[in-house]
Amino acid sequence: MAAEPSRIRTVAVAGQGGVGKTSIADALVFAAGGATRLGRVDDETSLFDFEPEEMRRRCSITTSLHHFAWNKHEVTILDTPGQGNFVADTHYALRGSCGVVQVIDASTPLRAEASKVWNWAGELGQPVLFVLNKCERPEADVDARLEELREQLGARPVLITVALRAGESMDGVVDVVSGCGYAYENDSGKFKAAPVPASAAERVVLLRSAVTEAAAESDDELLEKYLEAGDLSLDDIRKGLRKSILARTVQPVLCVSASANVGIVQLLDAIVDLMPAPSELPGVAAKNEDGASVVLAPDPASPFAGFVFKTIVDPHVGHLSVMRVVSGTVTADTNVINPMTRTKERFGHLLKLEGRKTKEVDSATVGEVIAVAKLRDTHAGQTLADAAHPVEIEGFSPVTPTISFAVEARKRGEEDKAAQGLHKLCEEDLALHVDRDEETGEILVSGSGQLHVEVACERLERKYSVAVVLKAPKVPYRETVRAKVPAHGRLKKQSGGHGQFADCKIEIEPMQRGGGFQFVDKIVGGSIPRNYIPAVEKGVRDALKAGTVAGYPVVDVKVTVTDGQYHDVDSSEMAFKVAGSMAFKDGFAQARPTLLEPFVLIEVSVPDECMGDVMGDLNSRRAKVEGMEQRGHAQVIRAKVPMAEVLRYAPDLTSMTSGRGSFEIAFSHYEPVPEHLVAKIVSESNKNAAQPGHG
Ligand SMILES: Nc1nc2c(ncn2[C@@H]2O[C@H](COP(=O)(O)OP(=O)(O)O)[C@@H](O)[C@H]2O)c(=O)[nH]1
Ligand SMILES: [Mg+2]
Repeated sequence: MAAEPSRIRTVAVAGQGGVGKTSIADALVFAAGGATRLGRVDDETSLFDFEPEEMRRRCSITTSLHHFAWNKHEVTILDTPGQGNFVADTHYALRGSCGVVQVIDASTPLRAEASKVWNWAGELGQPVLFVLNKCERPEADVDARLEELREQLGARPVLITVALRAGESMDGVVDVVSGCGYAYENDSGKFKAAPVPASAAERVVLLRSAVTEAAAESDDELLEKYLEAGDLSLDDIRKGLRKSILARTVQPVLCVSASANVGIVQLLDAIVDLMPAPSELPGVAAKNEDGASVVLAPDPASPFAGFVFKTIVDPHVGHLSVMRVVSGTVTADTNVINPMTRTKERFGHLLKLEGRKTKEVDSATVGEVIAVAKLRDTHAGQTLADAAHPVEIEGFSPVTPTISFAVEARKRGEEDKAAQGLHKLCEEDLALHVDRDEETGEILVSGSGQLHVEVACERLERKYSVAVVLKAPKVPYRETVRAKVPAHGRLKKQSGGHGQFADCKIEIEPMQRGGGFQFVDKIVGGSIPRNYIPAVEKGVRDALKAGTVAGYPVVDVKVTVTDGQYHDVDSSEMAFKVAGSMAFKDGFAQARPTLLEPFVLIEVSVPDECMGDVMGDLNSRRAKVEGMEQRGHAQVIRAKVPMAEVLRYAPDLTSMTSGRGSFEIAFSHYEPVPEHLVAKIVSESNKNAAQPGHG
């Protein structure tokens, strides 16, 4: 039997990289009895970071899930990546959760990335619970972190557990509302009631009134009670707090230490007591068959609708589509429809994910996450629905890559195998893109950063047994013209029987940036017969694929065909195609050709004291700074900068800021390369083209 929706909790654990999300997720599963041993990231025994690429780097790369029962509730945990190269997955995975457990490292200042998870939760209307982790560290500073949460995120954090012995070791916690202390035994996760020391007692009283106030504000009746009696019952506090949290006006905060395994049981209780049941959340917006907006009620009795937020591809098992049940209840062996691809799909077994393993269940209802195998034509970001009610939930917005590498199969002849494997990886990883480079025929892999692309190549080797080498990152330069010129192409060949003849005159001129290519036919009087004009255009388009400056595609040009000659017997489409191509190549060189380079929009967050260095460095990279803004203790610099200058920005920023800076990049526009740099780019691309393996 599917669980009662009021007893379902599905939460995503999210936050910056390295704050201890995975450690907390493991500790939660262990505390609830869902594992017999406490999995640890550092020992490579985590239930969540089980992929070799994750274990090797001690870094979550993709979202993984586990579920367990706690206090008669069915809890599902989504452990998401925090590292900038992999957070696209986190953004998507949040579509699977009903609330966000945002983890903060209590021992270091909040970084600008924290606002990312916070904003995503806001967009999705999901309540947030903060966990301050690493509280056993001497540098842990709870008050400073709360201040940053208020200032930088505009959050309203309210402490509901604190360390039992503040300022000393983290060997227990106090539940602020009940005032009960709990002392933990070493790192077993076991605890017993303990008196609250005088050093903490006073603070706990103050904190309790803050919680009570936050609870009272949630509704008039409670507020009245509070104003009259000066206090609220435990039940009323819990009720009011839930309401404020659901309305996102308040965020509870718990202090824990995942590595000491302290405070985790209180966190479990808080997830069950304070995070929303799916049935308490507003319905999910969708479109029906006629394109009209509808709201899918989180009601187990409604027609089924599920949103697929993840695909897992296993070379042996095949595809697993992971979805959140948005509406209705589903049982094994059900037929549904994918309205986007208009495919009828059949669910065989319903599976719940347990780390790398799965468990079969009979049915699933609102708010639960299930996986089904071997769907015919369904991808992450799509909806599956009751065939009689084919609704569609808005899909994912695409992630634009910020870096591209050419890759080469290590073994000759394995290029196709590599390309196929990479395409399969793209099904699981929506931030990864694979293309062929038109100029060189090379495989191009693009992603959210160098690390992202490197990890993709490692996975390719492990899952599909084909090794590739990453070559230098590629800047997608383009070529264009700066002058209007006439040009002429003439093919005249006499070979044996009849010959080949075509003659065309064209004009080449620049277009505005982003104009692409335009072809205009101005032939009058049939100097080139109508049926040969498309051949001329085809020839020109072929020539555009590689300009003569450095072999990059030509863009932003207009070509007008003005005149020509033909021969009754010797002219052919083929001949006019060649003539068109010849004309363009001839004219291109005269039309003051040059290179265009891509610019990216970069947003760099740095601590105040590193501002000068980072700014100076950006200037030396030809950046055009557009603005600066203070966000908490960090400065955020926005600039447009040539992509070529920031291909390897990450390690440089790390060293300038001792690891406290972060940045984001998105494609912006193309601009001409400054004259003095053209020669260098040309000679480098000639060098590359001369290397073996380039077409
Ligand atoms: N000192 C300390 N280290 C912790 C704690 N929790 C996790 N870590 C360590 O922090 C590192 C990153 O942990 P992980 O769970 O992978 O972080 P994630 O990137 O947020 O998932 C690992 O080396 C953990 O052992 C904690 O409570 N205290
Ligand atoms: Mg992790």
